[in-house]
Amino acid sequence: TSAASPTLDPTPDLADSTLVRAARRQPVPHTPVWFMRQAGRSLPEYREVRKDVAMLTSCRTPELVTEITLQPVRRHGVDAAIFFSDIVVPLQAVGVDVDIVAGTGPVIAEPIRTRADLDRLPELTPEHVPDITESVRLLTAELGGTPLIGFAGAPFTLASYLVEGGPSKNHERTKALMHGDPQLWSDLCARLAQISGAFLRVQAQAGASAVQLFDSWAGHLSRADYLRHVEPHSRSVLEGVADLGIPRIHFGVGTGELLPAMADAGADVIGVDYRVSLTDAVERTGGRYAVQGNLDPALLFAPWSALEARVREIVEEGRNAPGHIFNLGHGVLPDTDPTVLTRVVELVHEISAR
Ligand code: 1CP
Repeated sequence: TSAASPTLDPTPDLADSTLVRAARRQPVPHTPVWFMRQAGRSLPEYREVRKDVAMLTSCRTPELVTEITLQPVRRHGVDAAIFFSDIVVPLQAVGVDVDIVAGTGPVIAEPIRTRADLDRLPELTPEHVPDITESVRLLTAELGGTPLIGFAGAPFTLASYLVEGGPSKNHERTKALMHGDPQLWSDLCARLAQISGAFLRVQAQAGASAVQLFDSWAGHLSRADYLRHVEPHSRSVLEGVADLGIPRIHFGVGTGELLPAMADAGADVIGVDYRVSLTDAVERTGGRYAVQGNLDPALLFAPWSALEARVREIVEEGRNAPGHIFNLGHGVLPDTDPTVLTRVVELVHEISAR
């Protein structure tokens, strides 16, 4: 990136990518599109590569991370890659005994419920994750002009797995800790904020062009509980990476009531699930943020005419947003026909071209 040999320098300026421009609320030639969980079980080439490899092993093997991350970029022509990893990878890296069980999700051998448990959870340093640095470097070299989105789990969503010991429907132990021992809760979330922030920083410093903070389960909280017990910690993650100068996306599911708080926590882009229209999301966040979303992943199973109509509506709503990144409201479902995803990318590009 020197001015001396511009013709010899193939490094594209990712600040000019549609993803980064839309996130910064700058004009774009077409609406950028990517899909949460675009890498994964909907792709036969993914199932092939993962056949004999455990999920977390694949996440810690740079050649596999690179291949799996690139698969949906090659196949669908999406405008961004999302780093193939999982929100529990940084926890495993600092020594938490965690496994990702097929059909279940992350399972924690020794849940964190006491002060002594928390004392055994170290902070994350770059030395814990040299493989992540290597994966991001390999990837960004391969990706060329396509930006890479790094990500981490937000403190509440990570805490839920750690406290419950695995996936949870009601988050009862998590909420019991939050309300029963607010000081321990706050200290746990502060530690998780450090881990998430450091994990994002490693990815950004190795070449990621944007970061997304996944607070997938925040929608299970009241606004009051979110503001008091969760937002300060998510804010600390997002504000802690502000100096990197790359866009920050903040996403959760069922967060209609929380959108203003989640946006103001330090995001450039607010993720919107399908329960709230983009128009309402823009209004609720004061027209100050770009929006990302919000096709219902189940609609990918509907007849094309119905799906096409809905995609057109979302793109139209996005035109009136300060910036719009087309995505689903949540991750691609495993049984999705991947050819439909490719068609959606083509349609979004075609109808949004300006
Ligand atoms: O064997 C497999 O294929 C396991 C399925 C799988 C995959 C493909 C899991 C287990 N994680 C992942 C990858 C993953 N996880 C990605 C990158 C892939 C991409 O987007 O293309 C990302 C961004 C995540 C992040 C993640 N993991 C979140 C936040 C995003 C979201 O979906 O809300 C969460 C909540 C997890 C936990 C997790 N990991 C895996 C599962 C099945 C779950 C959810 C379990 C539950 O319901 O609580």
